[in-house]
Amino acid sequence: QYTDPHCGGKQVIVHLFEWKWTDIALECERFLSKKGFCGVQVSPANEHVMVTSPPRPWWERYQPVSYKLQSRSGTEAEFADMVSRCKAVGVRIYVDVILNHMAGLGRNGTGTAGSTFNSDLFDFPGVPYIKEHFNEVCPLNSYNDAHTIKDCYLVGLTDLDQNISYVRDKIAAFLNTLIDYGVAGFRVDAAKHMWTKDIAAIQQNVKDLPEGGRPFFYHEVIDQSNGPVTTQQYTSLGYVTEFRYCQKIKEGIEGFDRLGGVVDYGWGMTDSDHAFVFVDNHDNQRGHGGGGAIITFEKPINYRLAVAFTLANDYGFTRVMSSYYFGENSDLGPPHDINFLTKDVPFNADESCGNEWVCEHRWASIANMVAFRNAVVGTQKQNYFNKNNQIAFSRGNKGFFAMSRSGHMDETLQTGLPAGQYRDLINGRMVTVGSDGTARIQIDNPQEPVLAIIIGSDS
Ligand code: ARE
Ligand code: CA
Repeated sequence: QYTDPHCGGKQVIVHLFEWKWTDIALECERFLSKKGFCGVQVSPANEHVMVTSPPRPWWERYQPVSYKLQSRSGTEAEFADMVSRCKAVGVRIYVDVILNHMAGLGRNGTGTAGSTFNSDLFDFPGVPYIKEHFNEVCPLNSYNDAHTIKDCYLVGLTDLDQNISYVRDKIAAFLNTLIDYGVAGFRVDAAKHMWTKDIAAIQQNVKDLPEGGRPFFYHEVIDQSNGPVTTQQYTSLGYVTEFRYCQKIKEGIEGFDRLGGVVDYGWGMTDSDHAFVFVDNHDNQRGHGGGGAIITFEKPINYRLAVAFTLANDYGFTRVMSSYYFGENSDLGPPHDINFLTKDVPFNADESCGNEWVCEHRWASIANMVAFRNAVVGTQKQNYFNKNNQIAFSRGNKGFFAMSRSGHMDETLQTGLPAGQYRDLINGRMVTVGSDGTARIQIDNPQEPVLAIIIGSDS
């Protein structure tokens, strides 16, 4: 239930954080479809507050004003165009939806679609919501008690009561509108702060996709095995974010000996069929929600190793992050002009982006591993090799992966593959697999220190 992303068996989503709808449509056509991406997580599509102090931070989009589809990323018409153009090239859209709350206490004015609102009066006429649709005001000042976590006000955000059928209906109608446009699923923001019975009731009110099947759901639940709300409480509702993996992969990349234990069920990590897995996300890369010990684009070699390993491995459903540079300013919104209009994302000849967009998802060790993960789905990890800060393993008889911290490697290893010639997906070198399944595995590129071959990659 709710675990099929509806993208023809493909395995990797990219979060194009704060991109405009017009750019996402282009990226689907010019890049994502060619690399085999399943889909895109887009920033919240509905009307939100416009914060002036600090000036237009990225996080203003997590304060909804209504469910009208006009946001910092574009208009409703541009949204519709993006969804259908991406779908036409086999790339699905997953919308980040904020169902837990509306704007923060103390805020009022006009949202991005022109609706007025006043949080202190609990007045959101663009929906409409009024006071009776919200929980009583209380501060979320303890993470030890489920009632406080779910019914109090996360950082002062006006907390909706999803036990009320009117609220459930408004939320379901919002999701159904998105489904009518052709989206394939949802990232549910702050799911940790809603009761699973309420989310279940909302999901039951959501329609099937036009092509059939239940929409894909993945729920944002930060569970570091230190509180009463666990990821396992949400697995009946779809996939659940696995933040413990972010810490585990950092430790593993800093000491390759630990990569074998990066999935730690003893620590409570979510089962593979429900774990939504990523190296970093838009919060923890800048020290928000669950920040701290995280690998990000700021250490590009370690980051490539971390994402490549994650995509080669057999755990969970994976999301790749795509960021913009923000320096020391964790509030900074997306690259923008003097009027705070979001800048275009270029497509340079070398596939880099520019305009202060990082575009990790276009880096060779990340982008070209998408095809690997798609090719090896359903196979076992075998022939695990770990020596001198080099890791390698096969995935059934479908693929073989290797990476080296130093950027150099020269080992003869068992690949598990049929004899033949294979082309490395990352650096293009030919690999010859002998009749006994072994091959000389060479890496010689400190910038992209990864090698991956799959069945069918011969030429
Ligand atoms: C902003 C201002 C606040 C202000 C508020 C209301 O920063 O000072 O009080 O507005 O006016 C994002 C930003 C917030 C921002 C918010 C609204 O990160 O800074 O607040 O947007 O604009 C918890 C939740 C988890 C949540 C993280 C951030 O459990 O759901 O906090 N993550 C999602 C999104 C965020 C977003 C929101 C939710 C809100 O991904 O981008 O916030 O929609 C432990 C706990 C975790 C806890 C974590 C951090 O690890 O186990 O549960 O995460 O600490 O507190
Ligand atoms: Ca709540």
